[in-house]
Amino acid sequence: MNHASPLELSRLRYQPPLPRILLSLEHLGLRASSPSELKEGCESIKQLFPRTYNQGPILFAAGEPEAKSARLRVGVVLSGGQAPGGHNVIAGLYDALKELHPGSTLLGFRGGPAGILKNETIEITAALIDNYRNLGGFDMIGSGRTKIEGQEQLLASLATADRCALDGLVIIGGDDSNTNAAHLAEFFLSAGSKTRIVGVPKTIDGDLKSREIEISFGHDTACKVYNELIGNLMRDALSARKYYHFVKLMGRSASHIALECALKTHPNLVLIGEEIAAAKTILDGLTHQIATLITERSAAGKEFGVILIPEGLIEFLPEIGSLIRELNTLLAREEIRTEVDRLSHIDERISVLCGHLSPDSALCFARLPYTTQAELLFERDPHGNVQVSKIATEQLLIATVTHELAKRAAAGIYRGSFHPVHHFFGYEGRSAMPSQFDCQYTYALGYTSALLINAHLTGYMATIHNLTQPCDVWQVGGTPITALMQMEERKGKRVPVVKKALVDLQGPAFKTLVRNRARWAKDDLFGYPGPIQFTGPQEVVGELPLTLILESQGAGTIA
Ligand code: FBP
Repeated sequence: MNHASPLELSRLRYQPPLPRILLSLEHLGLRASSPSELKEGCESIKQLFPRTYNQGPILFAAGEPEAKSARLRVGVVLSGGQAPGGHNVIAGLYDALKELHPGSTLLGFRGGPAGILKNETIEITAALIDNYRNLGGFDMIGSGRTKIEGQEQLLASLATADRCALDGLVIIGGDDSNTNAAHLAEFFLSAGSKTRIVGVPKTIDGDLKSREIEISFGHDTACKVYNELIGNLMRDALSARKYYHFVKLMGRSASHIALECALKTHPNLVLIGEEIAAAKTILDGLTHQIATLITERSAAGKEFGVILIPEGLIEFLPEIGSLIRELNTLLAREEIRTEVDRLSHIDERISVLCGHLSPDSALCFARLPYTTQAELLFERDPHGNVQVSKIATEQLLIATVTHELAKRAAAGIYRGSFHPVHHFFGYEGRSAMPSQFDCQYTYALGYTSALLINAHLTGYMATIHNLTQPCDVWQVGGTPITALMQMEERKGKRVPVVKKALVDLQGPAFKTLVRNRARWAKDDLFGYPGPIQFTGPQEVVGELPLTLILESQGAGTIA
């Protein structure tokens, strides 16, 4: 790393502390809980996962000295979108494996799950991992969105695990990747394979959480990066007093990122997709709401403001959500896909698809601006979903609000000047240098996954509890992935999936927003979190996600 910046060099040297319980692996015991409490009412999951279903959560605890660990061969794969801290999971896994037995081997699968199917590996050595400790990105081994779910892929994965003689495989991914991990664990057991499967909760979106998973890694850092940028925009808005910043924030479905950023920066308005869906607010209603905020602020002499928009909003608007679902189903049909692909002009494609849509959806589609119509036809992701990061919802709202304000101006209700500026903060945060919290959390998660494999556990997700306390007292263990699953309809079929956590409208974080947002709309109580800090006072360096704190303590009022 001869071109590394002084900060990178300093981060490479940082040694994340470990929870006290992990300081002496020789004396580590297991405390297992009964599975029954988590499993009620999950008959279908039980039938689909007969070998991995009947397991309970486990915690590592101080115990009698264990027999010396055997030499382990473990594979690791990064799956899906980048999230800060991925390299530290691998570093923690590597260090723990070497501590358990210096002759242990760690293989990285290149380019995500496709690397498992093609058996493309690289041995993770001390020299390699030392170039990536505490740094962002997934570039050490790469990532990808290939799914491992059909019989053919399960068999190919088994062949790779056998050929590599793997004792364990660690899958670092989000809800879909961990669903695949559960399938692999069950399939490997049924085939008599010795390879244990362990998942690690990754996603900046923050939607892989539950009672057992306090937070997914990467969410904290990504929000901190966005918060710095939002705070800077707020300061600029307050200084120039002439621009409205419409900021779209990443987060494929749930609005956790928008909520966390709002709690830290206090925008004039933040849209929460889950609330909009619950209230069945349509695009016209939302446009009115935003135009009214702008009209009222204008009457108070304020022609500026900051509005946060979650990336997933578009699918939560009821009429556009229905339209998207219909389009997804249509575009999944071979004959329609072929017909549409044959046409080179977007207008022709739109008109063909309109012919197949229900009257309501056809009308909704026709009323959208041309660019949004075109964006809704972009290629689907491997799960058949529209790629919301590619839909400029912030620009769509600017267009509809501009139109509404013009109508209000003509009617004499609005006399202001509206100068909108659009932004999309997404990729900027996904590969950032992990915050202190993410560095420590991911390093401990990596360690924990090695211990789960060493304890011969399979179908578990590495979990860490007590995260609002100092890392020293974190509790480490594992949760059976099947305990996080439910049956859902995907592409017209009921299938088992790890449940995606949406923003809880009864939860303390959302209630805190509700308690404060009227003041934020009028009074410009902007927050300026500034850049992530790695040295300095612990209250700055170790600042935790507010959502995590509120969820562990209950709702509060913030300045
Ligand atoms: P994961 O769910 O794989 O963690 O990815 C999340 C995410 O960053 C979303 O926020 C975003 O919509 C999507 O990935 C973008 O995907 P891509 O990397 O394919 O552009």
